[in-house]
Amino acid sequence: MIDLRSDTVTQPTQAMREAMLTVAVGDDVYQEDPTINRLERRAAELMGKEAGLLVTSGTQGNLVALLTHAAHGSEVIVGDQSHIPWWEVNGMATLGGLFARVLSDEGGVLNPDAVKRAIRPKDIHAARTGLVCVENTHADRGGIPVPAASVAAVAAVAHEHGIPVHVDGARIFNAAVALGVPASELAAPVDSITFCLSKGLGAPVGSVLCGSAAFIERARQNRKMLGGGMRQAGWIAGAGLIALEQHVDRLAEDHENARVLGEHLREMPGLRLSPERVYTNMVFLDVADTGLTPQEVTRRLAEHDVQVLPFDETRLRLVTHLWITRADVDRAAEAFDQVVRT
Ligand code: TLP
Repeated sequence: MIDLRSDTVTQPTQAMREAMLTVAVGDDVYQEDPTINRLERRAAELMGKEAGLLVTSGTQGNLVALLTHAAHGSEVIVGDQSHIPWWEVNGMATLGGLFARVLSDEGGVLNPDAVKRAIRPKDIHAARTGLVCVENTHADRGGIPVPAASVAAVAAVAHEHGIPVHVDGARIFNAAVALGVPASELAAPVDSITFCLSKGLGAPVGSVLCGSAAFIERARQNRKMLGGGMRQAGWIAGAGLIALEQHVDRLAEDHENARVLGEHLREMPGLRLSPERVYTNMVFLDVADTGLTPQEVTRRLAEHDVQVLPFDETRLRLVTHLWITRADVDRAAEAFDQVVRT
């Protein structure tokens, strides 16, 4: 199977499997796991923040950040196509009493003037605005890498009003590689960032939340509350450290493979890239003009051993990753060719 549904589907490499068997571990609730401590320090260094916190997933990292920054009952400004309001089971409302104040994130980023207008005034009738969230890369807008200047413009407005900013940087290294800047530059304007060791970096599990030492201390307690105190979990960090050492620069290959895949597909009858460009490792493909539904195209592709994700009423999503080679891309394109011609 050529699995293009997501970059979450990667298998751990041999080096990761060996690290998972051999790294030193300890009770992380007592902060005594040497490998987790090393990973958290390394992650913080890469993000240019004081401290890091290993969490089970991107979803948990975002939720811990939301609960740590924003008071119960406050509003959180988020993008209308971003992961936090769409794909995280509304944990922010269920567990944090937080209200998603949704603004357009067309182009991958919030408009700073719109953010300014959405911040609640000090008024007896008004909720508090507790946090602003940015996503980088912005997945559902096409995997758009958001430049540091755009993040800084939003952060400046929020900070002017004393409101913190969190980045859902599940794929921050894809953004950094695509923009040719260190990830720390993209994280510099904000107060906290979550990034994933799984997905493009290829680790089997884990994400890291980074921020100031005081923020991470409070976040650690919220992680515990959510059941994320993981005890001897250094083997997760062992694989994560390898992901950070070996799999950041190679994300450029995934971007190139996605670009080539997009080029193949846009030539085929009835297929249209939507958005029209491939930015990083994601290809969004509108199949409406084939007369087939995304589900039907997905079913037919599976007969050719290619898996893709039906994304909405007209589109499919295809994501390249560590386990997708250039030859796989060519084979996937051939499968599409057969499906759209029959
Ligand atoms: N995204 C998954 C699905 O949940 C849609 C995927 O296949 O792309 N932020 C962003 C921008 C994400 O894309 C994801 C995962 C997360 C957070 C959550 O990460 P996990 O899956 O580790 O909870």
